[in-house]
Amino acid sequence: MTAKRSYRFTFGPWNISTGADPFGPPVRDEVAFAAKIAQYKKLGFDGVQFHDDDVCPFELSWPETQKAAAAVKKMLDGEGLFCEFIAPRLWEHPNTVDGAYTANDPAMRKWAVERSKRAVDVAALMGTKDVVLWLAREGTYIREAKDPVGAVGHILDAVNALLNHDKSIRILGEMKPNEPMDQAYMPTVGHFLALCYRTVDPARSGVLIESAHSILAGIDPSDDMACALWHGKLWSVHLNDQNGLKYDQDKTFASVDLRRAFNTVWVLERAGFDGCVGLDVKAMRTTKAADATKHLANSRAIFLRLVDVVRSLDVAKVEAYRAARDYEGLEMHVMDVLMGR
Ligand code: GLO
Ligand code: MG
Repeated sequence: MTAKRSYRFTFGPWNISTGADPFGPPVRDEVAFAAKIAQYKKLGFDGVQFHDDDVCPFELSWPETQKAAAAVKKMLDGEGLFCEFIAPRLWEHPNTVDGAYTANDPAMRKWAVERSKRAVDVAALMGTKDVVLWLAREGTYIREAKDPVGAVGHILDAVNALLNHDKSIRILGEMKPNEPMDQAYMPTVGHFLALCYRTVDPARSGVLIESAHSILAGIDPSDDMACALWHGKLWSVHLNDQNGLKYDQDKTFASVDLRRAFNTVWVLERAGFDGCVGLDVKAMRTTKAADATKHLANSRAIFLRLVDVVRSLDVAKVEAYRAARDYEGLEMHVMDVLMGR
């Protein structure tokens, strides 16, 4: 086991939400940006994840962007927080209705790359080298709509354009198999890992893995993370939980499947994962305004409890079960540990 170390926790401002869903309006008032930032330290968090337009509107001129980013940076500094990453929000603008990097219209593809370059510049202003690409609309509702072979090349071209735009940044692909699209072109971590090795700089190309996204792809998150860890390309995680194959639920970490979460923590801890522990979790719509951050504090607390459990495991005992191929015994041992015995 690796030496004991502490984890850095992050989340995005979108994780404190109004509870609106596709079928109903907000049920909690929007919390002002500054008020959200003021919550982080109280909740035990160290850093903030941002979309580009969480920092300032994309439409601002460059001098206005510099000014706005400096103000947000000052706010973070004042709280003792850091910016973990910037993610271009490529899924809300009218220009991305047909996708961003894979839109059929070359002018729209170009716009998406230009907007992403601006996000890279915002990352520099915010003092981070990490740029996350959640490829929300890179896919189709019907297979015949686009050229699926060409789409892979378009995504590679976009990633290369960003890596060339600023030679100090890292690109972290955040893959998800569906939602909002019926089928995504890069549905799994493995798809993006393969792409990483074809970029202009594989050493600056890696992944952020979200538990719910792996589960939606039918993959155990701990195995997905283990694979990326072996490649030295797991640079961040979005931990949460997911109850089966339905819409992306972003439930509190470990709240559905404690053993699956235990395995996630086991893999991260034993491999010496040193990225941030991001919690991409959503409060239930029924949550009252006063409790709108409980899911974040709870997810963090559960993660730390599981770290304790993993650290308390008797490694020699686990190895003895493995050596004896006594997986029934090993399973009962794990269940005992999880049930507090
Ligand atoms: C949605 C994604 C989304 C991203 C965020 C940062 O399913 O998980 O929340 O994590 O936009 O890239
Ligand atoms: Mg996410």
